[in-house]
Amino acid sequence: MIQPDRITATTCPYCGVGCTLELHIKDDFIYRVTSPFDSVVNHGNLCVKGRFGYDFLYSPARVTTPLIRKTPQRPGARTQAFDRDEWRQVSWDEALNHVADRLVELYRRDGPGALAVYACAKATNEENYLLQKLFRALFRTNNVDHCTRLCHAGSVAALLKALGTTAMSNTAAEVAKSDCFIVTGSNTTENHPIIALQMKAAVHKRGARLIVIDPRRLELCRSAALWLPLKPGTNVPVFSAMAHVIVKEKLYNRAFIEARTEGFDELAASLEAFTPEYAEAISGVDRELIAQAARMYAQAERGAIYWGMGISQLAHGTASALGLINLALLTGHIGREGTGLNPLRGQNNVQGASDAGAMPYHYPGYMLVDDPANAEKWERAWNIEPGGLSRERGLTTTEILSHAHPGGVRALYIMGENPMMTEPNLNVTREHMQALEFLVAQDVFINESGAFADVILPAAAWAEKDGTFTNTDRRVQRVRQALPPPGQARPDWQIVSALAARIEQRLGRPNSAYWGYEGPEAIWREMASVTPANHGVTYARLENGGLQTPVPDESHPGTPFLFAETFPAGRGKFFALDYVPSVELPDEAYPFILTTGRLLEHWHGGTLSRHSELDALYPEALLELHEIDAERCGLRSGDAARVSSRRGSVVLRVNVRNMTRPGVVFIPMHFAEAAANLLTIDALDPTAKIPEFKACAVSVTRAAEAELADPQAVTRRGRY
Ligand SMILES: Nc1nc2c(c(=O)[nH]1)N[C@H]1C(S)=C(S)[C@@H](COP(=O)(O)OP(=O)(O)OC[C@H]3O[C@@H](n4cnc5c(=O)[nH]c(N)nc54)[C@H](O)[C@@H]3O)O[C@H]1N2
Ligand SMILES: Nc1nc2c(c(=O)[nH]1)N[C@H]1C(S)=C(S)[C@@H](COP(=O)(O)OP(=O)(O)OC[C@H]3O[C@@H](n4cnc5c(=O)[nH]c(N)nc54)[C@H](O)[C@@H]3O)O[C@H]1N2
Ligand code: SF4
Ligand SMILES: [Mo]
Repeated sequence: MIQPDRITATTCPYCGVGCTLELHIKDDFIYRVTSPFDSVVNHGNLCVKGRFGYDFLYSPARVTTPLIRKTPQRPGARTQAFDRDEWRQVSWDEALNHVADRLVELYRRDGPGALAVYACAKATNEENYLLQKLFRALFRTNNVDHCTRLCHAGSVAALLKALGTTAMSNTAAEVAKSDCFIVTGSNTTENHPIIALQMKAAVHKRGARLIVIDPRRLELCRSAALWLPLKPGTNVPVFSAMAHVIVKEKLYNRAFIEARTEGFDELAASLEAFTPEYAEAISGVDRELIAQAARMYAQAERGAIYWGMGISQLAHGTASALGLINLALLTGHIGREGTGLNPLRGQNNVQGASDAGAMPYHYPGYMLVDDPANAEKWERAWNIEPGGLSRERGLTTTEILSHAHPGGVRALYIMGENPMMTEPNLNVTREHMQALEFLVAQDVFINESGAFADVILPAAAWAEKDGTFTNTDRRVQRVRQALPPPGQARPDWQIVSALAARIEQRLGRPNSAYWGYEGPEAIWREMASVTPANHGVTYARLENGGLQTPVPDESHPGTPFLFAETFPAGRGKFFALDYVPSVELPDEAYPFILTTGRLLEHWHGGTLSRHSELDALYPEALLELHEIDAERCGLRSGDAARVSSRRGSVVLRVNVRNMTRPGVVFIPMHFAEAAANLLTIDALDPTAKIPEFKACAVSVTRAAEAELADPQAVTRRGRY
């Protein structure tokens, strides 16, 4: 047995479950990862990513010095460069001075609207807080957003409208207390594996009943009492037909509706049209199944709803989530343990980056930027002259790139995101990236987006820095430095503060905001002092398992579930909904519906998982096809197929697997050589501005072997 030099306890860098990791280290090398049995969130369980996915830290493709492009890039003619000889290694001084000079130059020439920033749901709360502070306090712009826009934006918009909230109402582990729960648009087994374990334990050990509403035959369906296999894009009719049954059969909770909600009569009237027969005709789900699901959920003592991207990533994402909120308000399944409205948050720190203000409409703590009282509060906190902060809402992630043109956004600063893999309709996204005048990427690797940049700033990864992440349960947990960063890489908070000091000096701002933090704890203290939900959170109090926000003061124990008495908006609001079909429906030329999503072993654009041994577990992109469709196309497992939409096309191998319903094909989003987002449509939900990643029309035809791209060409890129 190896004896470790030390064991560092920290939080998993992958998903929003937020499992505790113990990194066993010998000679500054992690040789093993475990988790303590008494860990609050995961009780010692870890999925394959948490246990084995840390080795990207040692990848020879890590960027370890600041880099500036050798060939100056012109707007409109930007190219991708992964190879090291296309970049010049420079000192931190040169890199930061160059970035500060260029940003200040463009700000002086074109004003605050010319600058925009993508924050990072993989980085810490402290780092996201600091980055939005830099752009707000120094450049006076609210053009700050991050991948939450591509993720639960629809859910957040709906929760804000109906209840005035933005997060999961309950703790995921409370599923053990539910007697019935709905999982919809969430492939929990692959994407929140430890929560899926808790869900299965609730079913098999405690007899809870699970209702899965999803177009794919998920692993969870094996534990389900009911599976409603709806067509992609038909959530609203299915959820509304369930509500129709609940109202018609008087299964609703009258006392709750009277005491805590408004708009019931309008909702009930709007539900008349949503009969189970009508929903069946649109969604393909048997009317009896819809009625059974409605009764099972409504008659439960404690019913809960868990949902994911199949709800929010649609051009009617907000309406889909409102459909679920209607169900919870009708039945009163909220405000108690084991109930609730629970959008499972995705990235390790997407809840935290949102709480820390990495969003265009909100300061930290969800204070709207266009409310002058909020702006004044932050002007005082940041020592800025009255009226200095912008009162205008900024652009969202999806809008930032589509505004990349003269007169619009000219410079983009990306801290740890990869739009050239993760935004929809990549052929158009590429044109937007190319149109920028100046692009900075601060990342642990040169990803597909960083390859377009003028400057790369090498960031330390999670195991190389201190700070906090906030998981899907609103639990703030410590991230602890276990290793020194490689080469000259630095933690994001250090890079951002060093850059801010240079920008401030160049701008000659009279009343200086503070940038001289001695460490992440000092940054946390500043943020917590102004955001009421964090007032009671201190690093000392986080030592044993973290705290669930809101934590209004230092004696408060944290909040496992919300809304026992009231909603932040006062009464919960019902919303009457319309069914709006997906923007692009299948037709003769493009007869299949494409849905995109995730695999257990991989992470988003693949930057982390494909630089890890995880890649060997699932080394190439596969197209999931139903056998009926495979026969129709004359394809078998292992054949090469070309999948095309009106926007682009990819070639990948076929996997005949009856996971999707006939007529629906699935491509994972992780593989650059067959990037799903070359096909997806950039239609947006009008309220939340989230793209319709979950439904577009495609054709599937046979391709030649020679048309397949070599996956290893991608994983070898950028190595020394
Ligand atoms: N291994 C792994 N885990 C991850 C991630 C990862 O990249 N890899 N990413 C993390 C992130 S950021 C997120 S947001 C989460 C996402 O986790 P999920 O929400 O589970 O993500 P997806 O795989 O996109 O799948 C969503 C589900 O929606 C279903 N679906 C598609 N269309 C519809 C529809 O119209 N209606 C309904 N009801 N369902 C539909 C799909 O069949 C699929 O089962 O995962 C997190 N965890
Ligand atoms: N077709 C399709 N597209 C989708 C989705 C879908 O379901 N289908 N899902 C969407 C969703 S839900 C999401 S959340 C987005 C995700 O979109 P992105 O956030 O763009 O995706 P990631 O690949 O997770 O990019 C994270 C980057 O951060 C870097 N990184 C990791 N740790 C650090 C750090 O500590 N500091 C810094 N500076 N960088 C770091 C990684 O190297 C990587 O390059 O994708 C969206 N796109
Ligand atoms: S479930 Fe999520 S947080 Fe837990 S080990 Fe897996 S990836 Fe990490
Ligand atoms: Mo996400």
